Parts: sequence; C-alpha cells; structure tokens
Amino acid sequence: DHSRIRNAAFRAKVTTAEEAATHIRPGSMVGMSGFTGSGYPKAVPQALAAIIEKEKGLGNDFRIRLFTGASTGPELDGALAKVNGISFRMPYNSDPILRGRINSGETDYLDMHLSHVAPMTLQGFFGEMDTAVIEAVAIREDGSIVPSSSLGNNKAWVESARQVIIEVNSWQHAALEGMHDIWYGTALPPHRVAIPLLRPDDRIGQATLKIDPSKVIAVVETNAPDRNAPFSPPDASAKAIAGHLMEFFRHEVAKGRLPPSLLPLQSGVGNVANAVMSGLEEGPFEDLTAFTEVIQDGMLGMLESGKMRVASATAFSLSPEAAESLNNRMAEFRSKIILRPQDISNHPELIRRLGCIAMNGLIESDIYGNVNSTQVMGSRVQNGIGGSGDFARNAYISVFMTPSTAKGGKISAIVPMAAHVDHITQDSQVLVTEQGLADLRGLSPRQRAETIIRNCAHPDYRPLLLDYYKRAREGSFGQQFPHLLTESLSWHQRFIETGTMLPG
Ligand code: 0RQ
Repeated sequence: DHSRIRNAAFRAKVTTAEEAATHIRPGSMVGMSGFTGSGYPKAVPQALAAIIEKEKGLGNDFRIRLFTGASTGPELDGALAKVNGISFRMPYNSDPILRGRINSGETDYLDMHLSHVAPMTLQGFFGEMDTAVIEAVAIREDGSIVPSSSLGNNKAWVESARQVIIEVNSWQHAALEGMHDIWYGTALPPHRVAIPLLRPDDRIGQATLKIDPSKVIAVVETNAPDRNAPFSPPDASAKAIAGHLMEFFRHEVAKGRLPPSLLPLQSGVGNVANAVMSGLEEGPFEDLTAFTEVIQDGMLGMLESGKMRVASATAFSLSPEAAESLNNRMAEFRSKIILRPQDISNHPELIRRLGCIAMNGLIESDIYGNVNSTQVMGSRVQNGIGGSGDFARNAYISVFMTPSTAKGGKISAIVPMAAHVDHITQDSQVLVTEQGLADLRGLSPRQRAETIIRNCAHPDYRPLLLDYYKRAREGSFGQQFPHLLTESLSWHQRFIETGTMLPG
C-alpha cells in the first residue's frame, strides 16, 4: 500500500531490489547505512551479491568499495563477503565471513575512529562516493527521510553520493519517527562552529534527513528484521568485572569525584558491557544518563526501570528478543532515547564537555596499560577500534575491561608487551578484570606495571609477568618502560607455535 512513502515523487520511484542493484557499478565507492547490526539495508545488498556472483560466473570481476556506519548484518557484509564482492571496507566490521576475507588478505580493511568517517568523507579525502544505500522507516510528505534504528553516517552518505537508493523497511517501528536528532551545523574548517549541545538530552537539530530528490534513483520496500547476534547471559567473570567497577564508582562518589548520578556513560558492546549494565541496574546510582554510540539490551532495561533517564546514541545494538520487545513498545521509549549522527554521538568536543565515563572491552593490555582492542596476536583483526578511541581519549575517566584470560586460559589478556596498540597508556586510566581493578590515574609507568600485574593478571600468568618485569628492571636498555625486547612478544609467538601462551 506504500503507506510509509508519503511523497508522490518518491512513490513513483518504487522498484525491486534487483532493479535497484543494477545501478551499482563494479569498482564504485558505496556508502550504506548500518551500525552494530541495526538500520542496514537488507534487500539491495543481497540483490547486488546475486549480480556479483553471476558476473563472476561469466568471468567478469565485480567488487565494490564499501563504507558503512559500523558493523552491519549477514544480509549486507555477510552476503557480499560470501561472493568476495568487497575489495575495500571501512570503518568497522564484525561479520565472521568478511573477517575471514580481511584476514586472508582478499579484502583491504581500513579500521578508523568512527567520529572521523563523516567529516573526512565530506572533506573529500576518500574520493567520490558513487551510491548511497540507506534504510528508512518512512519518507515524509515533504520528501525528507525518517532514518531507522541507526543513524551512523547516513547524513554524510546522502550528501556526498552521486545517486541514492532508499530501502523503506516496514519492520522498523513507525514510532522511531521523532527519535532522531540530526544537526546541520556541520560546516568544514575554517567555517566550523561550536556544537550547541550541553547535556546528553539536548536536541539541537531536526528529526529527519534532508535529501536532494533528484539524486534518488530507486525506493525499495522491505519488511525484514535487524539481525544482531544474541548476547550470552553474563557469566561469573563478567559479573565480577561489573562488581569491581560498581565498587570503584561508589568510591569515586564518596570521594566527591563523581556525582551520585555518575556522569554520562559510554559503554561498548558484548558480554562484559552488558553485565556492567546489569550491575548498574542493581546498584545505588539513580538518574543515570548515557552519551554513547550504541544502546544495548542492558541500557534499554535501565531506561525501562527508570534507573536511566535518557540515552543518546547513534544506534541500537539489541539481541533479537530485545529488538522485538522494543518494537512492541517504541512509543514509550521515544522521549528517553535520542539517535544522532555518529560524528556527533562520538564527537571529541562533546565527550570532553560532558565528561563521559568510557567503558570499553579489549583484546589485551600490556603491563603498562597500552591497550590492543583489535588485533589477535598482532595481525588478525577481530572487529576494529570502533568508537573506543573517540571515547577513551576524551573521557572524564577511561575504563577498559576484560576477562583476564581468553580461549579457556590459553591466552593471557595481560601481556608483557601488546602486539598491537590502539590506545596508548595516556588513554587508559582504569583497567578491570575479574581478578580486580587497577586505578592507574597519576601512576608512573613502573607503578602502573606493578598495579596491573598485582590487581588484574590471572594467577596462572601473574608469576610469569612478575618474573618478566623483575628481569626487565635489571636488563632493560632504559627504565622508563622497562622491557626485554627479544622476549617481550615471545608469549604471542609461543601461542602461535604451541596453541598456548603458557610455557611447556
Ligand atoms: O572470540 O567469539 O571467537 O570466542 O574476542 O571476546 O571476551 O566475548 O569480549 O565481546 O567484550 O569483545 C575487544 C573484541 C572484546 C570488543 C572486543 C576473542 C574472544 C571472543 C570476543 P570468540 P569477549 P567482548 C563500542 C566500542 C573494539 C571496539 C569497541 C571490541 C571475542 O570489545 O571489538 O570497543 N572492541 N567499540 O575469544 C584472542 C585475546 C582475546 C581474544 C578476546 N587476547 N586473544 N582472542 N578474544 N580477547 C562499539 C563500536 O564501536 C561499534
């Protein structure tokens, strides 16, 4: 009935995903919507994958350069990676098939700070964007677009692309209309102005995306759910991490360094982040706010119970059950949730001004608190830096949290030297594992090492780390960051050779 397409000119452009996908050319730069498994186009990418497969069968090379907000879903990254149709990808991925293509060297991957992507695209640093494919909830009478469950880089894509395809997804709740806040004061230097946002719940822009109708070449109707991987329920380790963090927050409030309602929270995705949300739900802090990238299950729970007053983000990242439950009660949440473009949700100016508490996961930290968020054994990407760098660098307090071991104890998350560094010591101020919490603020590198090994390392690895550190204190070239360079990455090499970091 086309009831979501309330503008006649756009209604006249309704077509099939198959037809729309024929407008995407081999080798072109394509910007698609989507952030952490929400709000990504579902039909056109699959139709494009089918075209690519057919062309490849005929012996024709067909790959695209793919830009998004962050990770998407199996219908987008999964489908295109399966046919090896992505030559270049940025800025964040968590799809396992695409991860395989990246790690085998078939796909080039540029892992970027998420706040940089939109301005750098508009600055022209990446070349010309050919096509934007954007998921929407509706097209309004005035021809403006109601974005769906993520906003990501959509504004930058529709502004910079030569042509635009819109997927109107009737699975997305109509009550999402009014939840978005899109700021249009985004001039480039030297004309930039201050962003007029002083509180996480300030609305500074408009609810819909402006679009030049002459650019829109196709409108495709879909009815398909966002497909995000379900979360595993918090295990004992995640609960212990959450417990240590709650104790830290209580201590900081008692010292007068944090207000009783804390400060705007940023939290990553995953098992541990979700457990921290459950910890906050049960904890003594009231009237919480979030200024973050993604709203996950735990945060939705706090908004529902009233523990949290408002959450500002760029996307939802929900388990299928939570997405269904949100969809059934979208109108209740509309006054409590604001979705912004990711260059605003992750903006350093705003994170610093609001004094966010950043809480992110990690792959490994070295004994000095250099944090690797992205590369397993230094060379195999897991997901990407995502927004963790935007928040860690600019937060009021930057927390990193992780179980002290991975892969059933065969890997220590605390290592002598990180095999890759995403966050330097200056950007990691509190480190938490199930073993304990290390408050690193004001500590010198050597004091940091002693605190991290004592408080955070797993008992299986603690004596090995102490032994390494003691010998580094004796044999290092310098004593600012004591290291034994021929040995510092030997734990990683041992894992590659023997399948465990533990010596035989
Ligand atoms: O792999 O699924 O194959 O078992 O990494 O690890 O312990 O479930 O923890 O879900 O919190 O993810 C850093 C990846 C942690 C995440 C990372 C393996 C582990 C498992 C997941 P399996 P866990 P989490 C907001 C902010 C960067 C982006 C970011 C991340 C899988 O937090 O991507 O923070 N962060 N964005 O086995 C080998 C190690 C490992 C390891 C974990 N040391 N060695 N494998 N794993 N540590 C979101 C956005 O920005 C969009």
